[in-house]
Amino acid sequence: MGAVRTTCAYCGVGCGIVAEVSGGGDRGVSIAGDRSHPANAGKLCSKGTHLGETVGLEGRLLHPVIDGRQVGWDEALDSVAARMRQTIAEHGPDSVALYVSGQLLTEDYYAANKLMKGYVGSGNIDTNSRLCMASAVAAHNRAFGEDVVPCSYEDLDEADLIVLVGSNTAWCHPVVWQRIEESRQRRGTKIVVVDPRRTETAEQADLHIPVAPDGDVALFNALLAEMRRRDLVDEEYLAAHVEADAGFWDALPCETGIPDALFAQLCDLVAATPRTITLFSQGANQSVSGTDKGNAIINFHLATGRINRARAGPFSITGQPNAMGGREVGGLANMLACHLGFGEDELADVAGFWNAPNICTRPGLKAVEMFRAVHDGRIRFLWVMATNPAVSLPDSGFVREALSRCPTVVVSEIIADTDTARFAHIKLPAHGWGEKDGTVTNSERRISRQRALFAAPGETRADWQIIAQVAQRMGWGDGFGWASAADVFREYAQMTALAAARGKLLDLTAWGAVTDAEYAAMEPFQWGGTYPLAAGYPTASGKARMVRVEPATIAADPVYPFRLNTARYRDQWHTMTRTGLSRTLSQHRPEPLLEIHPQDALAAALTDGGLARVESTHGSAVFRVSLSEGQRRGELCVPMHWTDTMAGGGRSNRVPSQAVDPVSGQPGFKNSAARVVPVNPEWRAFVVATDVLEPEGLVYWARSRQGAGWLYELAGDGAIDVDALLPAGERFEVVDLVRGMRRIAVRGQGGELVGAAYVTRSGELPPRAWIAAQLGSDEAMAAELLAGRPSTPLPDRGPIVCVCHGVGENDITAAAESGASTVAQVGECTRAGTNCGSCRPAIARLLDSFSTPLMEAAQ
Ligand SMILES: Nc1nc2c(c(=O)[nH]1)N[C@H]1C(S)=C(S)[C@@H](COP(=O)(O)OP(=O)(O)OC[C@H]3O[C@@H](n4cnc5c(=O)[nH]c(N)nc54)[C@H](O)[C@@H]3O)O[C@H]1N2
Ligand SMILES: Nc1nc2c(c(=O)[nH]1)N[C@H]1C(S)=C(S)[C@@H](COP(=O)(O)OP(=O)(O)OC[C@H]3O[C@@H](n4cnc5c(=O)[nH]c(N)nc54)[C@H](O)[C@@H]3O)O[C@H]1N2
Ligand code: SF4
Ligand SMILES: [Mo]
Repeated sequence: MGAVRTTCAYCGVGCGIVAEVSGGGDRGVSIAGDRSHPANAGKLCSKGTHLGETVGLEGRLLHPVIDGRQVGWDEALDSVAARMRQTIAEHGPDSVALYVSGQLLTEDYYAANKLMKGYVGSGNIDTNSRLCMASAVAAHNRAFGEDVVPCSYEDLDEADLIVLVGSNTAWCHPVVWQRIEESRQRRGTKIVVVDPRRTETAEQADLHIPVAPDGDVALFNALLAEMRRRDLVDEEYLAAHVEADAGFWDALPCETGIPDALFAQLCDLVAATPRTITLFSQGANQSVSGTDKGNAIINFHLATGRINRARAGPFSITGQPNAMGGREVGGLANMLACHLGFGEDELADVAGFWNAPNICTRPGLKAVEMFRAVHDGRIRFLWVMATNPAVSLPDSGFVREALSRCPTVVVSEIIADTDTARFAHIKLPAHGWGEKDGTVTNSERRISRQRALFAAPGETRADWQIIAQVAQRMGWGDGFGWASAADVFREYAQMTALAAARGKLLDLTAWGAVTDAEYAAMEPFQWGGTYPLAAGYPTASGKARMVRVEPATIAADPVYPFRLNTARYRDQWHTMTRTGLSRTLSQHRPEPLLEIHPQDALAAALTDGGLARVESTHGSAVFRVSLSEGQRRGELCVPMHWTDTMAGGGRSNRVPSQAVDPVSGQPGFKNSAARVVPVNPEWRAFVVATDVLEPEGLVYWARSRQGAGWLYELAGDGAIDVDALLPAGERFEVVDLVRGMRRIAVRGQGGELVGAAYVTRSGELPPRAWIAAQLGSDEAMAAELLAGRPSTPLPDRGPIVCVCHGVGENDITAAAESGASTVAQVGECTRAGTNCGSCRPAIARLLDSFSTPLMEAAQ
C-alpha cells in the first residue's frame, strides 16, 4: 500500500504521521513523524511512536450486538431507530440525548449534531469536551465574542516567555514541549510553570509557581495589578480595542497567594518579556472557576496588548485530536452549529440550511446535567459515541446508576468491553484509527486529514455512516444521503457561510466545492491564519472584553481535609482502551499511584509502595502509594486512567463531586475534598498470565501489558485463591511457610510458561520484568521460575525511563557515574531519549537529582 500521510490518534497537538502498512493483512504498520506537517515537523512522542502496538484486533468490537447477542446491521439499526422513535413519541425530543467526543472526526461530529439539533429537535447533544475545553470556550466567547484561539504554534518558536498554566506539557503535549525546549536552546526563551505539583514540566522550567489549587485567578489578577503599577498597561491598545467591565480595575485585588519573592520574580520576568505566550490547559479549565481562570489570563494579555501580534497571546491548548473540530461544528449543547448560538434568526438560518423538519429551540443539557437527567428519567434514550463516561465523568457511581436506569443505552465503540459498554443495550462497531477517514482540527486551528490504512475489520462502519443510517431509518434520508466523508465535509464547509455572514471568523467556504480528489489529497491548513483576531474582534462593538473575575473561595472541610488533584500519565491515554494494549507504553507507570507528600504520608501512616484508599462523600478508590516531594502538603494526586476492566482500584472518578463551573458547566476535577486512609492487606501477590482476568473479592488489583500477556498486581485479605487465576497445565510449586510465601509456575503443552503466581504474607516479591518476559517462552527452567530470577542474573535496570530503548533508572545512574552529565551524553551512552524524546525531561530530572547534592557539598 505505500506510505499514507495521516494524523496521530491522540492529542490535540495534531502531529502528522507517515504510516507504512506492511501488508499481508496482519495490520502491521510502521509509524514515523511526517516531516512536512507543520504541527510536528517529523517529531512524535511516545504515544504516537508506538501507535502500531495498539491497532491490532485484540478486544475489538467487530459486530453489532443487542443485549449480548451478535446481530446484523439491519437489526441493530432498526432497533436503534425504533427505540428512538418510540422514546420521542412517548416522552418528546428532549428525552433523547447524544453524548459524543473529541475523538470523533469532524464529519462524524457534524452528522451527530445535525441529527440531534435539526431532526430529533433537541439541543441534547453534548460532548466530553465539556470535561475538557468548555471553560476555555466560554472564556473565549466572553472575551472575543467567538470561540477563537488567537495563537499558533509558530509563536512558541519565537516567544521570549512561555507561561504554562495548569499544563503538564512535557507529558500531555510532548511535541509542543519539544518545540518550547528548542526555543529555549535557540533563543533563550524563559519558561514559567504554574502548577501546584512539581511535574516533570515544572522541574524543567526557569520558574515554578506552586500555586494553591484554584489560586490562578488571584495570581493573574495580582499580576495584572502589578503590571499596571509598573506602568506596563497598553493604554493605546485598550482604548482602541478593549472594553472593560464596570469596576474592573478596582476589583483587581493584590493578594497573590504565593510568597512575595516568588511573585516579584514572576513580575520581573513578565515585565521584561513582552513576547509572552500563556499556554493553558486542564489545571485552568477543569475547575469550578475555570471560565474565570481563562478570562483572568486573557485579561492580562488584553491589558498589556500582548495579543494578536508578534509572538504573544493566551493559548488554550486542546486535549483530544478533534476537540477543536467538535467546537467548530457545534457539538457542545450550548452552541447550535458552526460557532452560531440559539438566536431566532440563527435558528432559522440553520433550519433552512439543513432543511430541518424539527429544529431545536434552545440549548441542551451539558454533560453533568445530562447524566442527572438520565438518572431521574427525563432522558430515556442515550447514545454514547467514542467516549467512556462510566469512567471519565465525576461522581462515577452516580453516572453508573444513571446508565443502569436508562431504558435505552446505545454505545458506538471500537472496543467490545469497556466500562460504559457494559451498560449498553445496543453496541455498534465503529471504525477506529487507521480505518477512519476524515478531518480533525488541532489546537492551532489546523485542519488535517486522518486517512485509512487498513481495510475495515469485521462489520465495523464509520461513525458518520452509522448516524446517517439511523437517520435514514427515522425517515430523514434526504438530510443524510451522503455517500462519503468528503460529501459530509463539503456540506459542513458550505454551512460555515452562515457563520461568515455574521462576521464570525470560522469560514471554510473555500472548501465548500472541494472535489473528492482534492479532499483525498488535502494538505493541512489553518483557518483564521496566524493571528485570526488581529483584524478586529467578532463582537458587536468590534472590541474585546475584559471580564471582571474574582478568586473563588474554597471552604476547608474538616472531615475531608485533603485537596484531591487528578492528572495524566505520560504514556497512557484516558481510559486506556488503546494505550493499555501496548507493552511498551505500559512500562512507564504500570499502576495507578497516589502521590502524597512524605510528611503527610507519615501522619496518615502510609508507606511508599503500600496501598491507600482515597475517600469522599461520593465514593472511594484504592491506589498504590508513592511518596513525592513534588506534592504540596495537604494535597493528593491520582491518575484519571484506570477503569474496572483494567483494575479493581484506581478508578479516581468515584471520588469527585458533580460540582461544575457555573458558566461553562465543566467539572472541577482538579480540586475535590478527600481524605486518605491506609490499606494493609493480609497478603500481596502478582500473577503473570496470557489471559485477561478479572479477579474478584480482592482489596486491590491492577493489570498491565507485559511480555506476551498481562501482569496482575494483587492484594487481599483472608484466603488466597491465586490458583483460580492460573491456567491449566503442568504445575511447579514451592511453599515457604516461615515467610508465608508461595510460588507457582504453570507450563503449557509445549513446555512454555502460561502462567505464574508469587504470593507473600510478609516478605518481598521478586522483580516482575524477567518473569513476565518468560510468558510464552519454553526456555526458563522451573527452578529459575520458582526462584523468580534467571540462574545467570540479569542487570537490574530499575524503573524503565526510556520506553523506546528499554533504558532504566539504574542504567542512567551508571551513565552519570561514568561521566555523562547532559541528556545528550546519557543518550550517547545508553540510547535513552534518542528516539521519541518523551523521556528527556525524566532524564534531565535524574541528572539534576545527582548533581544537586554535589553542588550543595561544594558550597
Ligand atoms: N499522555 C497523555 N497525554 C494527553 C492525554 C492523556 O490522556 N495522556 N489527554 C489529552 C487530553 S484530552 C487533554 S485535555 C490534555 C490535558 O493536558 P494537561 O492539562 O497538561 O493534563 P493534566 O495532567 O490533566 O493536568 C495538568 C496539570 O494541571 C495541574 N493543576 C491541578 N490543579 C491546578 C490549579 O488549580 N491550577 C493550576 N495552574 N494547575 C493545576 C495538575 O497538577 C496537572 O499537572 O492532555 C492530552 N494529552
Ligand atoms: N478525574 C478526571 N477525569 C477526567 C479528566 C481529568 O483530568 N480528571 N479529564 C477529562 C477530559 S479532559 C477528557 S477529554 C475525558 C476523556 O475521557 P473519555 O472520552 O471517556 O476517554 P477515552 O478513553 O478517550 O474514551 C474514548 C472511547 O472511545 C473509544 N473509541 C476510540 N476511537 C473511537 C472511534 O473512532 N469511534 C468510536 N465510536 N469509539 C472510539 C475508545 O475505545 C474509548 O472507549 O476525561 C475527562 N475526565
Ligand atoms: S504529541 Fe504525541 S500524542 Fe500528541 S499528536 Fe503528537 S505524537 Fe500524537
Ligand atoms: Mo481532554
